[in-house]
Amino acid sequence: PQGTILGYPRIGRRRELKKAVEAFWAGRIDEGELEAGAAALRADVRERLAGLGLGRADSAIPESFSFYDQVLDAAVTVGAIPTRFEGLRDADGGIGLPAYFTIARGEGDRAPLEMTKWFDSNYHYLVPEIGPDTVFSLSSDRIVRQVEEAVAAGYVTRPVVVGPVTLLALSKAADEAPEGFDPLSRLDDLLPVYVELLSRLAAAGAEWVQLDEPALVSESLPASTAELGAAAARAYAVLGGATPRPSIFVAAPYAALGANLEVLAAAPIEAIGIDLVRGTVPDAVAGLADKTIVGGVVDGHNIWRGDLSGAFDALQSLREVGAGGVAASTSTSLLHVPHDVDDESKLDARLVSWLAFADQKTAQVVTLAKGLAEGRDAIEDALDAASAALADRVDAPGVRDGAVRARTAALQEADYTREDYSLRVAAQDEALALPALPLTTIGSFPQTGDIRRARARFTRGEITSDEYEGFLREEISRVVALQEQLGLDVLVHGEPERNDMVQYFAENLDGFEVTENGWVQSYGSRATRPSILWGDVSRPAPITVAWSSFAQSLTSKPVKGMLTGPVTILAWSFVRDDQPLGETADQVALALRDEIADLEAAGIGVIQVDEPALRELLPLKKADQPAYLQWSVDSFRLATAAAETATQIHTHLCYSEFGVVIDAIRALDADVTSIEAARSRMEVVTDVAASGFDHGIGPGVYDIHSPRVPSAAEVESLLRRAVEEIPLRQLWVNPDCGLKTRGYEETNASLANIVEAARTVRDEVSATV
Ligand code: THG
Ligand code: ZN
Repeated sequence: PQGTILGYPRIGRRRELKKAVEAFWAGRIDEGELEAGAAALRADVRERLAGLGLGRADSAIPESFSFYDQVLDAAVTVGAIPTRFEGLRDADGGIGLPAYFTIARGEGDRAPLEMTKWFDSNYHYLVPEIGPDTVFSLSSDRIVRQVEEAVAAGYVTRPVVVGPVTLLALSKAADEAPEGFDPLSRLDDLLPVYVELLSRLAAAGAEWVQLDEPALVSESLPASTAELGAAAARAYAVLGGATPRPSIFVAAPYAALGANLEVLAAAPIEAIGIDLVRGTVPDAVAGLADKTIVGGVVDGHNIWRGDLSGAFDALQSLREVGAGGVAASTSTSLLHVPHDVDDESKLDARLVSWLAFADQKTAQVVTLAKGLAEGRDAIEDALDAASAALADRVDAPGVRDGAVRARTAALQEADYTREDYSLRVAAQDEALALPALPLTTIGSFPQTGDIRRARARFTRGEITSDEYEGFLREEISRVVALQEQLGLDVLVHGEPERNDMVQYFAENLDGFEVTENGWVQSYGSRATRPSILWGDVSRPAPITVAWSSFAQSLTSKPVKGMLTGPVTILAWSFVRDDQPLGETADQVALALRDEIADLEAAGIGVIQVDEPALRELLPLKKADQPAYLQWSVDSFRLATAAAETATQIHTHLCYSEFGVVIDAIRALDADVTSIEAARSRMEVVTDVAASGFDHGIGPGVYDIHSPRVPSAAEVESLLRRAVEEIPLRQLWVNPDCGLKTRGYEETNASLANIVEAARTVRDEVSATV
């Protein structure tokens, strides 16, 4: 085919898969019903993609379904599961659906696979664990059965499987592996299973297979790009030499392939996919004459209709790299975008004309393929229409706001810097008078069924805004009273008014639009609806002030104002692509700066600006990282630097790779930073101590990702370790993250234990000084 997509959203247009999978977990449907629902979803997807113009019988339609995660799929397919799950295999060694979900979600003492971010997307995959003794064997033929299912329905689809190099490069060493063990060292043992899989796929009727190898583009993995290239050379020599097998298409999305293009060009495979949104058309490369080069020219990361004419030009120049054939594709799987713009009834028509979700992007690829086959003239109208939409964006009202631009243009160096930290500490100590090891939470309290129901009823117009706000005030009063009773020192209002920490701000800022059905899978059955940041950002009115000052009116303890930082607002939205991210980030930062001033004026003396996504947007290529860190840190500083000396600015980061971002965290210059640490048993404390970080720090002592209640003794030992390594004056006591996904039962019990532990350790340290 001359046009394809690297993958399609799996959750369903109305999150059918999420609903079915969660119903299965809850025991409301059985395995057969779940399988039937998934098969129906796959049938719908094939039909829709064919309807959009991808060929039914030429392997243009990807077979990219997954019940939970494509990395877990690959690990289970090759039998690479941790020993703690070995007992879940069927009598014949296969790994069935219930076992698959158990590996994803854990059960009792068996911890699930760890989850982490998939390249620079907002998708999270499960991290396989591989040791020297992991036995690789074909343990699930699910993908083979999907090809058969498609054939039976009259389709020849292209199975998509994570490739062997990426599978190992993303794996971590199993618990029992010796120090320094590298999963990539098992490549030669793994390849025979892929060879067997290829033969099974061919027998099932697959003419092509897509092996995803994004690891080959990354500079953020333990293995270097050269090591990954060497592994790919070995892997594809073996897989390319296997018979029988389908034609092999190796896709390398998410960034420029660089020197590893030569590696793939030299391998005995039939097609190579490169990302031409993040990368540029490469110079001519030897070895491509007998291959198809698949140009990823339609952006799989973002929802803009984009420059279709430029995309076609890129494909035309791709003809000069010496490949036997050129095909059009998306830059990445369409997993990262919602299904269909036509499912949005409330978006402004003009905005809609600038957008392309998965279905529209598929149609774009079909158009480009037609152009490749028949020449530019054949698609001139479509190219012109896309160019007109792009031009229409330039002057549309709201895209450029003179007042916003005048304000960013006038920014000076001094606007990014607060008073010296030592002066701030003195002023804040006096204003807040907190005890040693002050106790706080990250911000959100459990989002109960009651809260979600009240919000849904308000959205549907079943209750008035007075009734809804009354409900929220009651909820806040309850949460404040609870925290006073538990004995926390810096309280929060609990955020019952927020559906999501980004969407809530997007709904209250100009320049954003939110969607009705624009769900994007985040991990497993979970999804978010990223907002669309399409225009210049400004704040028409205060957003959080009424809720925070209401909470403050209920207590004499300080209540922490809660904001989401500019980087996280950008990271979790679809952001305009017509100006540098740093410029957009500064606009968001100025809106937050005004919000902080209003919170201060309303008597709020502690304000948290969350940046859980600071690490997430870090570019894959090392050369791009310093510029990113510059604008991201600057935007946070711009948001917070006008705070008064006595106002204590907090921030929160979610992931524990503290070492990676320590310099950035230091540069944020927040007075207090809370970070995840409970899962990694306070190892982060050692990183903090070694770095000489001297501002306030709250290493989380309660893993909120698990329903488990930590005992007071356990928290005490975490705190003693922190106290040993970090000066007492710096230390805060808090959970790892917000409590919104937890229930009240475990929240109350855990917080009570944390308070008890903090009091014990406070007594110990005051006895020793
Ligand atoms: N908000 C947004 N993006 C995010 C997160 C967030 N990206 C990264 C991280 N957090 C992802 N984590 C989650 C955690 C839970 C859910 C989604 C992403 C979740 N979603 C609900 C679901 O799928 O059932 C739907 C939530 C809703 O109704 O809005 O539970 O916190 N923007
Ligand atoms: Zn967090």
